[in-house]
Amino acid sequence: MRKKAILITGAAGEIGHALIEALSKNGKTPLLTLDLEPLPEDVRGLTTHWEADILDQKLLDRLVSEYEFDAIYHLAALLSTRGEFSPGITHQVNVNGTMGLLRLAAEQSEWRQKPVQFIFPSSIAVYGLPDLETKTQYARVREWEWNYPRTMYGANKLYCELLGIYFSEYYRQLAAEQPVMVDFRAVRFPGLISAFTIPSGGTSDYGPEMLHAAAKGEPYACFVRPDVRIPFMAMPDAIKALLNLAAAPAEAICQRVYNVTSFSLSAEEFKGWVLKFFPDAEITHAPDLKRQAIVDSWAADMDDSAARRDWGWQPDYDAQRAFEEYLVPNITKRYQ
Ligand code: AKB
Repeated sequence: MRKKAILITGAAGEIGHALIEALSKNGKTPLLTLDLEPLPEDVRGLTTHWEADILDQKLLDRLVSEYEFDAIYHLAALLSTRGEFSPGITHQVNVNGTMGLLRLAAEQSEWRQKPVQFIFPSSIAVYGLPDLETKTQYARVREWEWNYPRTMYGANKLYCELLGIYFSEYYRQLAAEQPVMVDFRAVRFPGLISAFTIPSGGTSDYGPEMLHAAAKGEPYACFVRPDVRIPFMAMPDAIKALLNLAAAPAEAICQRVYNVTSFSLSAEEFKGWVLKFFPDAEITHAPDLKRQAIVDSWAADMDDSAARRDWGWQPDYDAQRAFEEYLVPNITKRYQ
């Protein structure tokens, strides 16, 4: 008999850490986690962890033979800055990795005659606004607007959304009988901020880096101009979005990809919040013009009204509450 499990890929990353905690608290189904890296110590006891590569076909075959997955949270990805240094491997991990897992989910959906749920964190990086004037004009983008990403990561996320839709709606469309399909659902996240982990390889990283540096008492040179604006979200809200989307009844889901967001801040406003709690922080601006151009192409804010309407999305943390109740107390404790 195959063992029932929820699979989390990329589990040692920022979202994985918080998701393991939440899923192990909420559910009865055991967790199986995959990552090239070991898990952080504090979540090791909560899951069966395999240090493995999602591109390894033998691994995927072994997973299918040993496990029956109710849900797959596919978090593994190389992010937007890192991806620009090695576009080939980024494409392999982000696209081929997702394709392999979608095929696994499709096979298992057929075997068990019940859809495997496939939860996919997509990103604001799927947007690509051509210039600052357009960014100001289209301040809150809808899901279908400005889907012209400039990074390998953004292009990969956009294409993987389409792959997910294909496996949920059109897979084997010419067969005599339609198979049971994968239940693919995606959220497009803004820049995420965790109190417990420092991001690496992303381009929205200047926000969390600024905050963690201030808490450590280290100077920080922000790599974008003060006026650069994108939306952000505190990690507990990101986990809430993934879990609420997964829990939404199929009839409520009118689209497979949803924007979710919390608060939009310029780098200057982000700095203002950091200085409010760490008044001695030394924060300067030393724009890296190339990374800044990537952030400039991302939307100033995202319209998440479809998520609010269909599955009751509502963030718990605005900027004030995020800094005051989640980020500052936990980060301060961490570096004490
Ligand atoms: C990145 O900066 O690449 C990520 C993202 C916005 O998806 N944090």
